[in-house]
Amino acid sequence: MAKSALHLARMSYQPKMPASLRGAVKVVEGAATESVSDREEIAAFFPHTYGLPLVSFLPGSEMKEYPAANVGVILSGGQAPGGHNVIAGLFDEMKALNAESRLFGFLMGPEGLIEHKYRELTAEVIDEYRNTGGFDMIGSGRTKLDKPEQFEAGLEILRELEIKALVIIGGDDSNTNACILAEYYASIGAGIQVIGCPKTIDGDLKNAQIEASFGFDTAAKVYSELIGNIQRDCNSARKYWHFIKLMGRSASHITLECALQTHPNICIISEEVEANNYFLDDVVTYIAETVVRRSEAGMDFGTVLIPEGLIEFLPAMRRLIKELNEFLSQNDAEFKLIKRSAQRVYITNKLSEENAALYRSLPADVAQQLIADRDPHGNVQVSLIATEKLLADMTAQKLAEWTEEGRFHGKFSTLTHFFGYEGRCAMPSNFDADYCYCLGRAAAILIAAGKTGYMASVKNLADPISEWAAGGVPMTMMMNMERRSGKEKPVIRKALVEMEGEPYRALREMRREWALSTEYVYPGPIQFFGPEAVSDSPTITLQLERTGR
Ligand code: FBP
Repeated sequence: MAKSALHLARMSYQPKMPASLRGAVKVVEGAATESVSDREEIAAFFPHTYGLPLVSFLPGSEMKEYPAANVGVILSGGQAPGGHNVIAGLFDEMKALNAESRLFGFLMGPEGLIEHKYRELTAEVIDEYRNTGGFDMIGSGRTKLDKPEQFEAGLEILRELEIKALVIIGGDDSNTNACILAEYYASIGAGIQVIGCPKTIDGDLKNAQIEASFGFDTAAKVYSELIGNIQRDCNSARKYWHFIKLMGRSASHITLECALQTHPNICIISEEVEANNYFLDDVVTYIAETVVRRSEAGMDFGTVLIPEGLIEFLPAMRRLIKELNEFLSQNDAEFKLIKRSAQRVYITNKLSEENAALYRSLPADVAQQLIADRDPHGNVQVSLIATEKLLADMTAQKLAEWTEEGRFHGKFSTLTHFFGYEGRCAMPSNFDADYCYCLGRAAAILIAAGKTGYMASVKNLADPISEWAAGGVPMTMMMNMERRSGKEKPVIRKALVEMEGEPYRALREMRREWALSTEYVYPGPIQFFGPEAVSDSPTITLQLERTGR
């Protein structure tokens, strides 16, 4: 692979680690744990993996001998910067514990395990990918790994390759399934351990034990750089309103973090919209009122940040999507026979009166997206819905009415953007490079300690790396029961933006001032070298959540 000068320089970057992950490690077990709620139900689902103790690693006094062990690794779901470093950390620790150990990567996500597609990850392969973005070392995929026949198909190849442990690097759904797999293999005495790793740029796999999912730091910094550049353009040209949608399938953590980094004029937070039971028109009115106030102050330009998942957090939209999901899952065969041009009318006739009226009122492209193919988990693919365009168009419509009524006298020209895929495979920031490498090393130590059903963890992430504390968290500890596809199921609880949390509180305090300001912040590109305050700082979200500062 041809390499840029920066790529070459990054290949020799040595991720930093706390003392507890360097050299001999002592594995310390805490007290038994409980799930976050629904304890009886979760315990019944996971008789072999429920209630395990928290595990922490301390610096040890002597290097122990470990038998050689073959390990498999899977990257699951959307790309997130740092995934290759999890694998590099896993590989390095496995080799440090026993140089004869071997690592196999299953290709294109969980499907590689089921279909027996893999490659051995030797030192030569690993070295090519150290500190790089993307998941292209082994690829990723969204196949759901949740059926006993898939577990059995996987077992065949695991046995053939004499693999004793599998590391699944994924988000909340993939880790929930990793835990189900751990339980299944434990229940049949397969002798295969399963360890999870917290990945997702969305930042919604976090809780009292897992402080952040990897990839969030880099992705939010890449988007913030782009937003800052747009804001500087805004201040220079003074003629456009930029509507910027940001990835984050459900939670608005990325949008919130980017707002804290760049100080936009308007920032919509889905969780706030839901908490206040807002309609689409309320959101549009809020934007239009800010446009008017800025215009009156001589500023016919500005920025609006919009979270990707917004549409599903508008209570009326949520009711519509729920009905659409149910209808489409029950009538899939019949629906597939309807010509695309006739689908909108067909669906409108099948909906309840309230939902039909809302569906009829939507612009054609949004209406079409809402009935397009679902992802493997049955969700609407929100990244394909042009919410930024919807809001820009609806605001323009409202302002046109207000112009006629004499309430608005300015100009309103819009440009729309969607930042998502631009950041998911970026070269990981120092934070993500270090964090991921430590997670990989922690996963290898958990395997050597014979653990299964655990997620690798690194805590104290807002402190200097010397203070980071690595260990493992039983995955059942993060679970609750939720309704999925019409059934109550145990799942790892997703973390949404908390209305009482420090990051949201900081936004709420500042946004009135930002609305009428031109004092944007321009964060600039991620820095890999130079003063630590520039190159190694964690996100504002992490700092506010962990230290309140
Ligand atoms: P994960 O939760 O699997 O990490 O993926 C998150 C995400 O990046 C979302 O932000 C986005 O909505 C989605 O993936 C897009 O999915 P796809 O890659 O299938 O287009």
